[in-house]
Amino acid sequence: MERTFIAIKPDGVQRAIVGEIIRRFESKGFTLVGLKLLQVSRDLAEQHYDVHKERPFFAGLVEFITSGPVVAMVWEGDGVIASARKLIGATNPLTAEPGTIRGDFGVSIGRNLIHGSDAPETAAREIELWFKPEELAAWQPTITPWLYE
Ligand code: IDP
Ligand code: MG
Repeated sequence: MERTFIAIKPDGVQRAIVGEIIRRFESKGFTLVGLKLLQVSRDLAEQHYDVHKERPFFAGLVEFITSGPVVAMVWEGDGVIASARKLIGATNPLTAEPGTIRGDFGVSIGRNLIHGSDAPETAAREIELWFKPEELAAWQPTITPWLYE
């Protein structure tokens, strides 16, 4: 089964929508296999956003992601990487579709609430970066036959 890395950024935690975000992933039919709230170190933030290190917003992004607690998660399911990106919505919350997390709860690109891996390679890299193997639980929900034929 495919896995993806999802992080609720400090604004999502402060806005008190952690439960709402988890509810959306659960309701969709994805399986939570890793979950923790942590204060992100500068080193972890810089590694996570390494691909953006030459961008003008990089310093502010690292500053923001380390400014308060983040909820880090791993979700599992068929096609979860692309589907999670759809649940999250476009990078800029102002243009993100209503019904998406960013579209429903945000108004600016620097406060877009949530991160989701964008491809299988980045998902694998980010899960390994944020979680130790023993922090992930493989389990089979009893509702699986009602989600997959
Ligand atoms: P994504 O989170 O939708 O995958 P990316 O392009 O990977 O978007 O950018 C990573 C993060 O960097 C965004 O979620 C957002 O927080 C921040 N970011 C991207 N572009 C800008 C910008 O133009 N100004 C400020 N922050 C930005
Ligand atoms: Mg990205």
